[in-house]
Amino acid sequence: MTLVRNPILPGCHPDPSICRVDGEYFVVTSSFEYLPGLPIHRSTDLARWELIGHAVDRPGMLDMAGMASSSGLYAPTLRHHDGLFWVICTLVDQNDPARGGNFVITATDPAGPWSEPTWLGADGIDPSLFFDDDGRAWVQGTRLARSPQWHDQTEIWLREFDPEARALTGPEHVIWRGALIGAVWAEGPHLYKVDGRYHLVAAEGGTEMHHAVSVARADAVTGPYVGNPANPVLSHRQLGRTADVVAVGHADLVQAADDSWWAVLLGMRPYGGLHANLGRETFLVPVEWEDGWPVFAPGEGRVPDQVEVPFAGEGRQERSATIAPDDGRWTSVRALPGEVADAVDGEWLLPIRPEGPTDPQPFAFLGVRQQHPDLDFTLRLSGRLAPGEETGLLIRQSERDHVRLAVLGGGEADAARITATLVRAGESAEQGTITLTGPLAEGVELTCRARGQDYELLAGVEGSQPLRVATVDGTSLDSFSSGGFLGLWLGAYATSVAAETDSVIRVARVEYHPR
Ligand code: 6LW
Repeated sequence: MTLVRNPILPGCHPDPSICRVDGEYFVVTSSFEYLPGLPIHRSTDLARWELIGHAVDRPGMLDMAGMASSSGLYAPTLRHHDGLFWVICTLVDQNDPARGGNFVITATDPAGPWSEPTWLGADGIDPSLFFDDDGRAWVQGTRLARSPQWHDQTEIWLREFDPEARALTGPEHVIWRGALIGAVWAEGPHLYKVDGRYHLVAAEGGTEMHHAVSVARADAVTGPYVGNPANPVLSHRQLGRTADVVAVGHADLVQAADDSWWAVLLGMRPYGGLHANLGRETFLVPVEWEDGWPVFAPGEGRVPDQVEVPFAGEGRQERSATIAPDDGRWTSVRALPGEVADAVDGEWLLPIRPEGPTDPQPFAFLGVRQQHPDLDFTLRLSGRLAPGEETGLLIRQSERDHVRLAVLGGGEADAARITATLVRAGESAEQGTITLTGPLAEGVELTCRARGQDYELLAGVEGSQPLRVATVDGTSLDSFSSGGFLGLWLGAYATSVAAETDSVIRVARVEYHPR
């Protein structure tokens, strides 16, 4: 028996979906505008999770150029059927509903390669796939209700799916609008057949403070679905803002090899007030069936800090502090790391681009998720900067909300100007500036020391103590403040601010130390 600590996937890993194949569990999560997209984690015991790949990891699979932050890949579902892994997901452009849509991809190995997307021609978000044991398959999804009677509410639709043709067939059935009176955002549906009955697990209340899990069941897959009188069966909405974990919902069930049941779901851990800089994370909850209904966290009714998993092994997954270019954690924005940079001799070469952190475009950025409230993140940047060019460390929520610790081009050869800027709702505010002297040709080492909501930013050169540039308040960066869907990313960026350039930045010695 081992106690598994929640969250099982810290940092921005929302909308988890899980499936089991023999003794292995696989979880996929949303990734929005970051690529590679749809990270896939594997575990043999629900305790130790390893990132094995991404379902969207090739140039040209999806086009995200021009999509504003918090667009991109939403709420995927992962299933295994007849020797194939299936991911069904939505590409969303928040500003252009005509772009993207629902698609399926498949793989024989969840680490990839995954197929090219097949577009389903269905609108809405949060699609799920259900393979019935009678040989038929069904897609459930979420969209705004069409009838004026349900104005501003969502509904869960169901249509048959032909896996051979990879196409929706037959009529649409609206099967659920949420359990609560006037429920908003019934979404994230998943169907299961247990003891011959169809069970629908869905989120409602919106993905923040009122988020909740509800269940309904039916004798036929098309309904009618009757809600559990105990709905919502799991929520932290009643715990208020001071709870350790808030915004709990969007669950997916899995039955373990020993027949026990579990759910993965998302939640947020605020700190320094109602601010969740790590975003929506993936948690594990035990499930038991009573009177034909799933009971989440039985006897407790809330997401536990630690979960007893009888078959879990000992020891925690250790991750190296050094993040080399071949590390699976690297992402870029609206482009793959390999499309904006080249890995050479254990370092990244990052060509400067005209686009920068404030543009809704791919730009010269390489970053990883912030997964701990307290951490030291360091990188070394070298290369010649022309006047007007800059490179630096970026703490990113979006193009409108981020922090830049920038080395500015165009100064004296033996002195570098370093400046810290907080961008909040699109408005820039300088937080501090220093001038650094010393062996600059060797590169500048930039450090972010996050201690809760204080992000201390430092710059230094080889052989001397780093200097503090500023300590920035991080409370405007999280999704509660900024309105986005994501947690924060930390990384290296470079921009020539609209000018064409041949400059290249070398990014080396990237380290992430949880404290
Ligand atoms: C996800 C949906 C949601 O698709 O957030 O508010 C979306 N609800 O379930 C992005 O994670």
